[in-house]
Amino acid sequence: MKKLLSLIVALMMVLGIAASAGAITIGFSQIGQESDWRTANTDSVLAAVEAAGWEMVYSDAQQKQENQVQALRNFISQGVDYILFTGVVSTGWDEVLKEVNEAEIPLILLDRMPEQSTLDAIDYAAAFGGDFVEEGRRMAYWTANYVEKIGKADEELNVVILEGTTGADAATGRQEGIMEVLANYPNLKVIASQTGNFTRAEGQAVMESFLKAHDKIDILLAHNDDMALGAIESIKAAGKDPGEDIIIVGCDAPKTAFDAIIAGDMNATIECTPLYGPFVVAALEKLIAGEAMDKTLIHPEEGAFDAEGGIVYSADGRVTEKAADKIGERLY
Ligand code: GZL
Repeated sequence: MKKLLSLIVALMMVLGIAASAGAITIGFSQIGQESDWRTANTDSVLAAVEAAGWEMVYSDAQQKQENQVQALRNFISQGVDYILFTGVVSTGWDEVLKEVNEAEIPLILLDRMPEQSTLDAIDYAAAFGGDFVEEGRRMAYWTANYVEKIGKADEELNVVILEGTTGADAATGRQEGIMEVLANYPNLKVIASQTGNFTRAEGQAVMESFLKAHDKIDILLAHNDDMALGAIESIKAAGKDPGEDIIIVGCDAPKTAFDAIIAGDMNATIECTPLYGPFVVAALEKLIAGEAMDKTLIHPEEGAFDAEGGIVYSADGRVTEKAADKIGERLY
């Protein structure tokens, strides 16, 4: 009996090792948990990889580049089969991504992209992320349209901007798009622009400093909704009415932003979908099947949302479908 038992245990161990040896492992170097967007992005990718039956080796870098470099090197030494990567900033990745290439581990770039010189110097199988410049344009165009709609197109209005993480293309891109469009509206004057690092707490603190430094603030453009939601707290604490005294436009479109819009505390949010899971699985399935892929940066379909749009939430609070025909149309 004892012999049979030890035989069964040995057999299970061999099968276990074989199974893990056969299982495809995906290393995912994620930036952190700085925003609702990031959390939803992580949830989407991890759920999709698990549903596909693959093994996930997940690393949360807590918004530190050095942690991401270490995570990528760990993935190489662990011998993962594929790597998913979004860098907290755009620079400083050449050396470690070349090490990934030398280890011949296929690389999929998500969300924030390394700078172009790095993209030109490395191999990667696929790239998927928001069109940040266009998102910035939409923030500014929505604002200009709204200012005209409320009859203030001829007034000089003071604009403050809460920027995302310094050096991240999500921030530099949105800022570029915003400034490109605001150049067409000389009555919309940017009087302050500062990073809030994509977090609610820092958005609240920077907005508080803006309010102390400037008597007249008419418009807040926030590179993400978390900073806008933090700023709303400071605006209320200063005795002003967010969404009325100060027009507030954010970006990302998480449920929390829709709640603020419905409450009248915020005026609009530009969509930047975090739901990358389906793209990641489709790309990995192609790689596993040995299908050729190209390096074209693929942008997801994105819309813009304001109080006039009809909105349907999924069970987990994410926007899953755009209910009204107004939703998703270009607002300019
Ligand atoms: C955009 C993403 C940004 C979000 C923020 O794709 O990189 O990072 O806009 C998040 O909410 O922190």
